Amino acid sequence: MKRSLLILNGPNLNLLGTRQPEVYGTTTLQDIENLCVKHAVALGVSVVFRQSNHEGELIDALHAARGTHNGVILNAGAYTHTSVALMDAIASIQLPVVELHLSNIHAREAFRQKSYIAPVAVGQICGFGAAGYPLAMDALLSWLGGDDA
Ligand code: CA2
Repeated sequence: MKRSLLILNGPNLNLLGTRQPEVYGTTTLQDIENLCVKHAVALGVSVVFRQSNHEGELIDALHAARGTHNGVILNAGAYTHTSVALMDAIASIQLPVVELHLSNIHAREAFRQKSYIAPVAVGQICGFGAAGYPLAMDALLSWLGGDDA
């Protein structure tokens, strides 16, 4: 059976490519979704790509991922640095979650260097812009291992 990955994007990422191009580049979230779908076809996996500006919706999506997807790639945006609720949700779903960021959060403001996601994620990819998304898909499939990897 084909593996299925959920790619979940948090607050303000819907604005990508439209504001602050000096920080986040000119690639839109739709461009990133297209990149992920193309990569999923090449890898022979299914992918569901979502974005929400609401913490509770992100938590609901994580809960619903259990039994539906084999793993999650999460760019939680600014909730990365604030949300114990997202951390608890990840810890509760028993699914591998790869933490993803477009920017290198460790090279930015001190408040961005704290991640509540990192301790409950299987790993983190940051600083590679949109290219981080296919990299995270490869990493998650490698982590899952087995014949379907
Ligand atoms: O680097 C990342 O991917 C971040 O998750 C992006 C978040 C930021 O709060 C994290 O610290 C790192 C911000 C996403 C906001 O994206 C915008 C895009 C265009 C215009 C304004 C915000």
